[in-house]
Amino acid sequence: MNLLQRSIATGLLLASPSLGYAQLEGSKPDQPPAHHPVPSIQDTETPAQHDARMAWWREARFGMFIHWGLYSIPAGTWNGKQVPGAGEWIMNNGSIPVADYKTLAPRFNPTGFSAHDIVALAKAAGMKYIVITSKHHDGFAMFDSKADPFNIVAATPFKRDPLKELAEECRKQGVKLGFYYSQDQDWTAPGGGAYATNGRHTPNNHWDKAQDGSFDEYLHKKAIPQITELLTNYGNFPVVVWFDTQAQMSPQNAADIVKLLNKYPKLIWNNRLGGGYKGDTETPEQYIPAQGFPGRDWESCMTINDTWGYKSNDTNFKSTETLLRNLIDIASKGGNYLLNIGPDSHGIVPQPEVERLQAMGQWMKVNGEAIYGTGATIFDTPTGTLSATEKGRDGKPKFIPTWNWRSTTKGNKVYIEIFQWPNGSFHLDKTPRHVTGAYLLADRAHKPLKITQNGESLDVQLPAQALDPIATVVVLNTTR
Ligand code: FHN
Repeated sequence: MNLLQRSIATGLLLASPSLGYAQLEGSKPDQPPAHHPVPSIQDTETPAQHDARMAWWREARFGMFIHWGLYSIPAGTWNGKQVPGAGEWIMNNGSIPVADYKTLAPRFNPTGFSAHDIVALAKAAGMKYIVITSKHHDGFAMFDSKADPFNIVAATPFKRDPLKELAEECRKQGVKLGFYYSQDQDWTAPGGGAYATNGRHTPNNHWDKAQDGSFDEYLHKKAIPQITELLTNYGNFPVVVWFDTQAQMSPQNAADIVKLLNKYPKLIWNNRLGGGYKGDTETPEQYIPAQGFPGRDWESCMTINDTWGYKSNDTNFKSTETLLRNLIDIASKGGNYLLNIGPDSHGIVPQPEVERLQAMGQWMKVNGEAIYGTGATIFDTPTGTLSATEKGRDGKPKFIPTWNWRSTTKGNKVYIEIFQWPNGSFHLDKTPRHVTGAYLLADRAHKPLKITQNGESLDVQLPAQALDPIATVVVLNTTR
């Protein structure tokens, strides 16, 4: 059974022909083996210790994903032809030989990169943490690595370490920093993993003999030394390690990395390490699960357009309304939103992404209290319906969200984020708490709104106009 067959057999791999790459279904929680070769922190900590470790992450609710690397140079086009799929998958989708792909490195000189500006943009958006690709599947390290010369300091005229510069800026500006690392797939290192695309099923899905070799050797001579560098060379960072596409990681492979992670007891890491380790967070990708993951921390990661890594022809940017309502919807289900930007080959963030993040930040400045540190809704009002015809990624009836309102909670406050402004009053058939008062969060005076309660039902008298066209927040003071 080759990698692809094994991956599908383990249910970890959903081929996504429309995107031209195999999409790992990060939302299917691994079934951990009866034991782990090396117990992870999740195996040994108490619930109180876990809550303390996750506290800042649950407070944050909103983070910036950054996919940036050599792939931003071709930006979706190779030898004059557009290559389908995400920008960062161009080497795989285009079956580009290793030697040809490596010619990008001496051309990479992103002097437009400003760690200050990117961290300031995250802050302006209301984002509390950043996760950047330190090494994606192409095997190119965006940091100063002594473990492998195919990196931004040793192999490019840029010679700077963007992760070091981001770490310094994040410390200055009070933003947390995490690193994404592709521990399994590595398309330029001998023995590195590769997912199949374009119907290619070669041994290990490689398309160039230069990729062949021992996975164990790759893991122990490149991946684990680089993860060690990432954990030791950036001061108090990373606070998050974001693993990805773990298809061929055995329990022992994963345990060899867990040994490292265990040295950093505050570190948060996701459910994509592999080897049966479930990590701290579920990672639904490009969608929002209908009910979230009750009892688990989870983070929905999404692009602003359709690609993670920069593609010059991808201008399908989501509206600020969609992005903000996604954030609210995710928070109302107890999750975090990790929203991606894809800097170009000069290190510049595409202007449409800058504009949307700044607009989100304007809303967050006024209404962030309804998002940061909140818990999921206390109402069982459905937030959508199941399609009678369409299927979701999991093959079940697709969940179609309705965008009337959502709700988040924090202590005795219940926040109602209203998308469709009602005439006259906002009505709830069943309020599980006693409501003692209500006001509009964006009204600085917090002028009381007239409320009427009959048993469990509640009506809140509203002004004729919403205070915000995307979402106006009504705050209910309650007793439990
Ligand atoms: O293959 C990667 C993809 O390029 C991107 O990094 C996403 C982000 O979550 N993760 C994998 C696909 O699931």
